[in-house]
Amino acid sequence: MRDGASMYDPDSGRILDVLCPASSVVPTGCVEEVNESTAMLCNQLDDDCDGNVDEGCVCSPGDVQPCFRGAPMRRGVGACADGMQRCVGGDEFGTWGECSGGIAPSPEQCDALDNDCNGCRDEIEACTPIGSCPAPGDSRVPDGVPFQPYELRGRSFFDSPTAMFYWTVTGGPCDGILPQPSFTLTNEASETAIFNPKLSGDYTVTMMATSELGEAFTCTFVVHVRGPGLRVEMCYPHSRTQDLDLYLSGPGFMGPWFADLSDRHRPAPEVCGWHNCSATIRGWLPGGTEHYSRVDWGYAPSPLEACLMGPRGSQWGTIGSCANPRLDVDNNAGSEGRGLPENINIDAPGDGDTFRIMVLNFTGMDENPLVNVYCGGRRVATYGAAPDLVTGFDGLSTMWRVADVTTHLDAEGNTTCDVNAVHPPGMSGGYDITRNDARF
Ligand SMILES: [Ca+2]
Ligand SMILES: [Ca+2]
Ligand SMILES: [Ca+2]
Ligand SMILES: [Ca+2]
Repeated sequence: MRDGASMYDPDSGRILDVLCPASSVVPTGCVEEVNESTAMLCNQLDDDCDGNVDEGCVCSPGDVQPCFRGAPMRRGVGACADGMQRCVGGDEFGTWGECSGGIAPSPEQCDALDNDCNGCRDEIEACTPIGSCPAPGDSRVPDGVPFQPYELRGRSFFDSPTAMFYWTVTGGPCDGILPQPSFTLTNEASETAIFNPKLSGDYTVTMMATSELGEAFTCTFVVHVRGPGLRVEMCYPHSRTQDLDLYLSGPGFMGPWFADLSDRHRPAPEVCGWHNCSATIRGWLPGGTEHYSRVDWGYAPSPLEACLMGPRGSQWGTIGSCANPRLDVDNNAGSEGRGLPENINIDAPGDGDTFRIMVLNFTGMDENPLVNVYCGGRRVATYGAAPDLVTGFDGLSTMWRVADVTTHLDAEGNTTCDVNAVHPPGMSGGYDITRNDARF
């Protein structure tokens, strides 16, 4: 108890979000919260407050976990939100890399939000907020859906007369290597901006506003963009000028991926790719008179809303539903796909089904592809991001067997996954890259 305000609830073990008198300001540093006995716990927290999360913990390279960039007891309090960290290292075992994204504790602002995540809102002398910034879970910041426009409404956070607004958005790993961000942001200097994400993941949004009196007001928050089920995304730096293809194999398939890799236009009919998995079937069977059949792994199609807003929405509309699996974007299929990630989705994968991810170098120039795996709306693995770039991925018909994903359903019916990187035969680490070898 400090100044009559309950700071800590022993029943829940959490600090409570309350309005506190300014005199109840508590230190925001880590020092008084270090618990030496927990310094090495592998718990997604920076237990010893040295700025590194789960240092010294063993992990599988490519795995992604939530992490918190602040003192442990501030996690989940006030404005604070988890970021993500990736396991880095080229061998069997890696170490957790930098925790990035999310919202860490920051100096208290007068904004109706507990910025330093100490359980008190706006513990600043003479604070009367001119706006109201959202905490995680705020109904003004609902989850987004890939390919569906998302309105960022400045007036719901700041309603001062004749204010000026400016919005910025920061995306995920693909946005750092693509020729342009995967998302679009329009009307970014207006009170309502339109954010259109093409990929799942966490986006950090900042609104900067100025009142007619010249008072500045800023909010930073995370928008979660969630696609259901399993989503696999592949991006690469030169996606305007060369062609890599993403493939996913279905349950029980053991390959090969091609009958003859000298004909890269004819992948196996059982695997999902540009040839048989997009809204319009483009692949021709040998002989060139008949298209492939749409790939069928026994999954029911999703209602049309699941893909109607995507780049091939009108074509799915003709079909009347969204196939599972489906390839949303074939980045060689036309101008709307150039420079974008390819992605393959299964909205409701089965419990215990296993899928293998593969990337083929179609045009043959050296490239460093990156693959993200999302399950139930959460990023669970990223392969090929610096410093663990995919190298030697050059030459026609070079194949990268990325990972095996086994999907599970939790008690609420949400998809969770086990993701295991594929390594060269007999190896316990490294990327499985071959040229002119179509084996599974
Ligand atoms: Ca630490
Ligand atoms: Ca830890
Ligand atoms: Ca506070
Ligand atoms: Ca505040």
